Amino acid sequence: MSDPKPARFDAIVVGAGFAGLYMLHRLRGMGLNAHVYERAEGVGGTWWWNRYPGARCDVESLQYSYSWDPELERDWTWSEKYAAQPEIQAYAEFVAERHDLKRDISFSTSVEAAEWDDAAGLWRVRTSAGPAEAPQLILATGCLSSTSMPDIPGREDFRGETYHTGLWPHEGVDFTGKKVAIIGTGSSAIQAIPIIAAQAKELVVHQRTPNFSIPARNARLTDAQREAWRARSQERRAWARANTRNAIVTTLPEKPVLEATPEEREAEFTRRWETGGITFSAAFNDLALDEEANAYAAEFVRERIREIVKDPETAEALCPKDYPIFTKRICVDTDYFETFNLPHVRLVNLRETPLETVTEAGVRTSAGEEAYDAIVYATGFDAMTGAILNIDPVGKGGRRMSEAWAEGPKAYLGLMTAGFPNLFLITGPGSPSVLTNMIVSIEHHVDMICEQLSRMQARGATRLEAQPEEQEAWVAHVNARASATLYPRAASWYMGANIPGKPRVFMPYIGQDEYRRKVAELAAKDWPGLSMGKGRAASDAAAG
Ligand code: FAD
Ligand code: N01
Repeated sequence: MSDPKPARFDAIVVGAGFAGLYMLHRLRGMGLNAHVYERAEGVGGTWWWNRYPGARCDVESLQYSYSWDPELERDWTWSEKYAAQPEIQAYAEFVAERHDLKRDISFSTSVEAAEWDDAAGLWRVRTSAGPAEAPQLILATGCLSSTSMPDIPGREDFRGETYHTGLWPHEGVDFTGKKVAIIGTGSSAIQAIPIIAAQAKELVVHQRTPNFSIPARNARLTDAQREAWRARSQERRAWARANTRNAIVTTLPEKPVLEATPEEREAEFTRRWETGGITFSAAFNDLALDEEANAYAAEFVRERIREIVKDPETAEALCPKDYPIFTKRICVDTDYFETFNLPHVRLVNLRETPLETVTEAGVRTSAGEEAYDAIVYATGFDAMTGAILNIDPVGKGGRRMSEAWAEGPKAYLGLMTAGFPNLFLITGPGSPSVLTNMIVSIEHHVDMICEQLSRMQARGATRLEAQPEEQEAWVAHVNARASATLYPRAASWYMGANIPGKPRVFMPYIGQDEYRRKVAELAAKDWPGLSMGKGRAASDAAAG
């Protein structure tokens, strides 16, 4: 039997999260025959998969939503300041229906491999449903979509129920009457723990590294709040894009904490703590830059933890002390620290009693074995590169992305990698992505990709490729920006530190406002780092 004939498109998009959905809409608008492959059964990406109890956004919903269609904003009603997963997933569904996107999406279909055919000027893609090909391949595969299961001996032996927060069963889980172990204390765990605790007979939290967390102060939104946002949303979003590092509307810090009096310091930290949410980090403008400044913010949060948690030993174990605050994505919680005051919730400090094995019955630490009905792994993701390297695209000369990125990911503007023509990344490493309100960064990258495709169309070009020298300079610039801050001091997933063997490189670009300025300058110079071509290699046949 001969191989089935490949499905042929102008552009293939992988992933139907917020990035893939907007990309498809824009490609259609350009008159291109685009198709999306998505391994899930529906749209939403992150919000399709992360259905663990308590999952919700940490950027206010009014802002954590698309800006490209004012009618979406007019017709969608967010119920809470921070919407929960079902509502965000329903929003993705609403957008897909409104713009009739699903007819060009193949669900339950994984992209398994992709290879550039230089002679044909095509990406040849292998999907779980058969082959496909297109001159343009766009990876909207997500920065936090490749779940990471820790390599704990005996994990497969456990006879009880096993869950990962990022692969939560759609039918939900009933923990009533059960003794539950949770492993990990990152953002996912911090959201899930209070809700699981409300149900379970007993909950034991296994913590290796404590995390800083700020109360969300979540609340129902009123009509007046929604209307006030709608009236000025375009203007306020534009302001945040132009003036903030993370594209989140907030009041900007007025001064460095090192110039504040003790009273001013306390008042501003308290005001931000009472307001709640991640803009606590914007209290002063030197918090991520200076160790002494950072220590004030860190101590303020530790003091709050000590106030909330009644058992002093547990409180001290929950206080992060060995990395600066804000150098990992700050967590946002509802009653996380309060949960440790409940009689049936206990903390196991894995720094003191390391986790040794998972057994048939439960978990063994150096203090002994404990039996559980269920183990929840809240152990995170192979972030930023995982989903791309799962496909491991093969570029020019048969070179794999995993080879090109052996020392850490290299992508010009976080958008394209040299040696991989016509392959675009949305919020790839080297772009602001995970340090921002991601929907804003997604929209920026989708728009940038469309600009490149329009330039190619206008000049009759068939290839676009990042230039190696410009790419090296960009990667050096990304690293230099990180090195000027405290960020590299934490063993974070931003650094690849959560995955054994992953190169330790700070992956995102710090400052989406500065990134936008750089991109605008490059656009004004007609994109010197991206070369266009018509024939074989882009560099052989530059078309302007
Ligand atoms: P995703 O939503 O991850 O979508 C990628 C899609 O690609 C997935 O559906 C996946 O199944 C699919 N895919 C991947 N590989 C393949 C393949 N080989 N074949 C087929 N399909 C594939 N960001 C914020 O800014 N604010 C927040 O409040 C926020 N909250 C978050 C909460 C959680 C629990 C998590 C995990 C992340 C959160 N994020 C948040 C980050 C979030 O990932 C982004 O905001 C955004 O949803 C990413 O959209 P995306 O389309 O780029 O990627
Ligand atoms: O994952 P994480 P996450 N033994 O990597 C621990 C976004 N998000 O899913 O720090 C024991 O942060 C690990 O310990 P350590 C957000 O961007 C947002 O929680 O490596 N423990 C850590 O405690 C976030 O940053 C929201 O010592 C092990 C935990 O598992 C990102 O997604 C909600 C271990 C993993 O934490 C990822 O968050 C959820 C082992 N072998 C997610 N291996 C919002 O609030 C790992 N751990 C919007």
